[in-house]
Amino acid sequence: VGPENASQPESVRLFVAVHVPPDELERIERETEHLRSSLGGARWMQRSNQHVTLKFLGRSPVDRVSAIQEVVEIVARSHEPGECRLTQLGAFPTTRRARVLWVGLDDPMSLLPALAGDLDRALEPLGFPAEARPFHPHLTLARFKVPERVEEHLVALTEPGRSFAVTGIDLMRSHLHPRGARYESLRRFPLGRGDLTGRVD
Ligand code: 2AM
Repeated sequence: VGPENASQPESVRLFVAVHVPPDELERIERETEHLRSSLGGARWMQRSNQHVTLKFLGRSPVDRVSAIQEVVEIVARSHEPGECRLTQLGAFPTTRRARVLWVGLDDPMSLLPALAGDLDRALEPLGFPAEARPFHPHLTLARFKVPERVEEHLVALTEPGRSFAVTGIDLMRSHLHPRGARYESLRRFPLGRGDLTGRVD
C-alpha cells in the first residue's frame, strides 16, 4: 500500500466487495447495450471496475490496513460460500430521478446481507461508523451527474442470468482520478474453511 498523493500521504480509500464472474458482466453489458444510446447523461462503469459493495470504509490511515484485514478475514471465514444470480435493473434513489443505474442480485441464502451486517459490526470498533441505511446489494452499471428519468428504459433483461458461486470477498482500494476511480483488490479473503479457533494453514 503506497501513498495516495502528496497532500494525504498516509491514507487510503477502502471498501469490501464481491466480484461477479466476467462472463456474467459481459452478458449484462450486451443486454444493456441499447441503453448506452438512450440514456445520454450516463457515465458507464468499465467492466473491470464493476463489483457489489458490501461495506464502504472510506479513508483510512495506512497503518490501519493490517487490522482491517484481520477483521475482514474473520468475517469471511465465518460464512460458507453461497450462490447468487444477477437479476433485474433498478435505480437509486428512484427510477424517475436516477443517479445510479444498477443490476440487482438474487441471493437465496441472504449471504450478502449477512456478510454486510457482520462487516458493519466488526469494523465499527476500528472506527468505521455502522451503515445507517438499509443494505441493498447491487452492481452499479452507470451514474448520472444530473438525475435522469430511466423508468421507461428498464425493461427486463432477456437472457436468464447464470447463478455463480460467491467464494470470497475482497478488500478494495479506490484510486481517485479526474476521469473516474480505478479499483484495486488489495487482498481476497476466501469464505468459509470452518474452524475459526484453530488455523491450520
Ligand atoms: P455504489 O456502487 O453504490 O456507488 C467504491 O466507491 C464503492 O463504494 C462503490 O461501489 C460505491 O457504491 C461504494 N460507495 C461509495 N461511497 C459510498 C458511501 N458513502 N456509502 C456507501 N457506499 C459507498
